[in-house]
Amino acid sequence: MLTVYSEKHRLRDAKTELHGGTFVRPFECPERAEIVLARVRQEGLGEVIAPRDFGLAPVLKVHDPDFVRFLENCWEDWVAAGGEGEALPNVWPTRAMNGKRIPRSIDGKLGYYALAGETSISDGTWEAARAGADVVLTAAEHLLSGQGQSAFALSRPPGHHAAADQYGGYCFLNNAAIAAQFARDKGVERLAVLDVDFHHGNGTQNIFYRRDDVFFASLHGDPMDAFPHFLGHADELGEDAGEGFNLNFPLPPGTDYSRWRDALDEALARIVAFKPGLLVVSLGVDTFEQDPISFFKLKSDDFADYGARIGTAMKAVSVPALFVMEGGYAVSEIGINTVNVLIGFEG
Ligand code: SP5
Ligand code: ZN
Repeated sequence: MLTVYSEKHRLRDAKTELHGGTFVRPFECPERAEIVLARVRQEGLGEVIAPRDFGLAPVLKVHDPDFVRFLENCWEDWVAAGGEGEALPNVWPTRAMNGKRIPRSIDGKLGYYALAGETSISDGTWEAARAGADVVLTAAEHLLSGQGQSAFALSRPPGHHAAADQYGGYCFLNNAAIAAQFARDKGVERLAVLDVDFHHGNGTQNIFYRRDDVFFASLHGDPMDAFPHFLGHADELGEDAGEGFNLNFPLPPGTDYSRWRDALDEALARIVAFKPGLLVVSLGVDTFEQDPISFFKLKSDDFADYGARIGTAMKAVSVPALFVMEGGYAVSEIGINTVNVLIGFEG
């Protein structure tokens, strides 16, 4: 399996995350990608290539231009406004306010465009996020040219929490959605996104919620208990043309592999019935039992088993799979768990 990787992910190296009422070094740190890359090489998964530059056009097919400009200029604007630490929001257009007008000040803009408050914006964040989009686009292009049944986009920072005009949950650009939209524009008529990250892929769901050409399925910690808290319930089925094309499996604290696997099998059956031309897998390995911020109980061997289940289901119907790196914060095991999925898929 081809892996696409860019060293530019290292530019996303924030110093602060708001966690438990204190600032900690972010869980989403550069070592994550380095450890996954080392494991890809150690296991001989296949060739590793750098991305090509796609420019912003495919990003703007998914994200709002004002939001993209905000991300591009945020750090500079924050510093110019006297920010000493990293850029963080501290006020939001919540239910009791009117969120329609975009403020002029950087403090107002941060609140307008942030969907969560843990994620600092720092110098280099935009460059890393942009390179991450090029990583998934390069992997998607490779699959679309008919080379192979699978590819791995080792992108960082992750993407699935980012909506068309919102960042947060460590995510800035929605890499999985950008790849899916790119594939649509290159002639793939129907696509499925399977999100196996511990957290609900609220950004991806929101981007495709009214569409019947992209089927979204997600297995995740019940939002009643887990981030992002405000999306990911079982009764969110899609709207308008998209009704029936969104599928959530919110799962309770302590969920072990047998329960998780039953949900996966159900999701895979629905995906196969949808007859997609391509599967995008939002691959977060924060379902691991030792993940520091999550509450599922998967073991390292379980990742290989579920990779094989995805592989068996997709190969039976000749659907290629694009794996896109999302979360996973048990850093010392992130390489083993991630590459176990990919090796399991290959069979
Ligand atoms: C891509 C991805 O996995 N993003 C995750 C973002 C999670 N952000 C906030 C998590 C808050 C977790 N609080 C857990 C407390 C555990 N004791
Ligand atoms: Zn996650």
